Amino acid sequence: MNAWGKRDDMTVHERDPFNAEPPRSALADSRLTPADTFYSRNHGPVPAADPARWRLEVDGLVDRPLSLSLDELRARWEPTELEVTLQCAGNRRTGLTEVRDIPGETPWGPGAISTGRFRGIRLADVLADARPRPGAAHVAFAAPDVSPLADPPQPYGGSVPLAKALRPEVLLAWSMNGAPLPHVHGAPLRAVVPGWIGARSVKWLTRVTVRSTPSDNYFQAVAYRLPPADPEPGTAASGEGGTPLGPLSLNCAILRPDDRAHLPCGPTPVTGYALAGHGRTVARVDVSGDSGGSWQRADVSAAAGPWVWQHWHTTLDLPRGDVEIVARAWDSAGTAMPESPGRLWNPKGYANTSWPRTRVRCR
Ligand SMILES: Nc1nc2c(c(=O)[nH]1)N[C@H]1C(S)=C(S)[C@@H](COP(=O)(O)O)O[C@H]1N2
Ligand SMILES: [Mo]
Repeated sequence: MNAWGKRDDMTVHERDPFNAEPPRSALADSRLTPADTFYSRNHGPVPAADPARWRLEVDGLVDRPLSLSLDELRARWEPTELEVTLQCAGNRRTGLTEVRDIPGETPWGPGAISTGRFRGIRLADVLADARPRPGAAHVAFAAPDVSPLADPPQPYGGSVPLAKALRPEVLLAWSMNGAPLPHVHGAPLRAVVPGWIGARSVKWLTRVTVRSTPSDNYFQAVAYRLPPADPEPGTAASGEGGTPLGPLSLNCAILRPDDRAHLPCGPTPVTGYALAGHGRTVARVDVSGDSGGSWQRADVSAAAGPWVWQHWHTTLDLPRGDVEIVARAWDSAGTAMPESPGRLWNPKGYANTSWPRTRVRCR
């Protein structure tokens, strides 16, 4: 076992803050990602746990502010369970760094994504009891982990619009995959915002604040914003002019065979995941064994819900020599993935949703 109960073959990008992703093939075996395989994304030290003293405060533009212990919170509202795929905005960043270097950002492969079955309460139920006032438009989440990466250093936070916060899929969760939420994943309580970048699913949640404006936390106001295509020099780092990232778009990755693998030629199983976003499902995945010259349709697993990835499988007859496997997906609204990472390149390396490519050597 690695740090934080992770499997030994995790790629640990950083020990502190702890940032690690599983080997891509480990994500191919099951829809739910086991806790020891689940990616881990942190911006500061994992805060010390003190569940007995922990409380959740609900405040801001509300008529009835709340302060609850974990037991009070669990007793007060009806618990619910939902399968959710969490994906970091930096997932597949290495596909963008191949186009042009992205210094200072974690070089995530296709493993900054995982799926859990989360149990908790609906944020909408909590907000209904707190009674948002007129003018309420955003819901901010605050946590105690202080990030030295922020300017100035500050605790991690973020927000979602009230309209998303009120949707039935947005949870405050204390359990994952039928077990207590692991400490590194936000125990005692984390926000789970399905269909949105992982950054908004704030861990170690201590405060929910109803506001008229988005959170002014660094990770909402500066980081996790998509800079405009041709930003003014120097503005990318300040977040200025950028669009805050929220909803995820259709994405796809190849999990098997491994990138740079040496394999026997001939019929070869090829497997990956696709995630639709926007509450849609994945309608189709095509796979090519000749860099996109010809395509064949993969079998796509049925959607377990609108917020969950779908695995796909096919068998390609690979020729001898260097081979590039490519995949492309469509969602249920007919949206296709952009082909080129060059068109998507941005200085922070977010949201690489271009066609995934895997190079293998067949003998
Ligand atoms: N308190 C806190 N919450 C956080 C973060 C963090 O650093 N601190 N990282 C965010 C980001 S960017 C992602 S992608 C997800 C990752 O969740 P995981 O570590 O449980 O996989 O948590 C989000 N919530
Ligand atoms: Mo993230």
